[in-house]
Amino acid sequence: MITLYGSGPNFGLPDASPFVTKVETLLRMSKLPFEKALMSFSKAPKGKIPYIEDDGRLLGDSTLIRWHIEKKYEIDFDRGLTAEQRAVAWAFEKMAEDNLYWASVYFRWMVEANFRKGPVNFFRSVPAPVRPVVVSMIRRRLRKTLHGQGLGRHSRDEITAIGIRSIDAMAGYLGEKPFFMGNEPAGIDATMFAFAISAICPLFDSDLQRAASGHANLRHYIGRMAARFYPELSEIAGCTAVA
Ligand SMILES: N[C@@H](CCC(=O)N[C@@H](CS)C(=O)NCC(=O)O)C(=O)O
Repeated sequence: MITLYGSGPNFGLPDASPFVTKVETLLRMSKLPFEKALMSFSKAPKGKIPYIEDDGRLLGDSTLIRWHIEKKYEIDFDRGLTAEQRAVAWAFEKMAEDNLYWASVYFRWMVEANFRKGPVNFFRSVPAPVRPVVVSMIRRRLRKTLHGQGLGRHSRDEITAIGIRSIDAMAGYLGEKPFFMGNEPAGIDATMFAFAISAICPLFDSDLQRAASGHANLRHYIGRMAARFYPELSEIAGCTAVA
């Protein structure tokens, strides 16, 4: 049995982390039995979430986990796709994970009103007297990471413009197709779904959120993915599940 470690459902999303949701969606697509558990960063092989335990082996990183599942359980999440489609899928996934993700991090963690509505709650278990120190230390570290990644060097308007370009690209490529690559879901849908719900999450106020939710096809896609892979939820990120 595979155990998926994440931070748990939060913000109206299956998990606060889109990378965890990506893996959870892949596992749901695979139909393999799995359970979810709360993570501990000290046990995470890469110091990040998600990580999984499979037959006593811990494995981190959503892409490496995907490859592990594909190899060990002989599943090709991209079956039926051409080499060109696989290339496009990889490029879109990395756009979401390595660029759009950081815009979402900025809006969640660096915009004070959003931070107070969301991430601040991660620190509830920290004893009250030291909490402000821990919170500002973690936020300072994240600001440095954003600076190192590059997006953090930009103004809010510039980050918004770059993030919106990614959202528009996702919506533009999806078009009127039911799933990202056509009539059936592929591996890329786990990633697009996870990062689309992260951007569209109505809890966090930003022009990026408004741009994402302005794409009706993206909202309907989220609803379709939710209906197919999260049938126990009637809605995700404010998008109603519809088959
Ligand atoms: N490349 C990793 C990225 C995972 C990642 O960035 N996870 C974030 C949560 S969304 C995390 O654990 N951050 C903690 C940290 O960087 O210390 C993957 O695909 O799994």
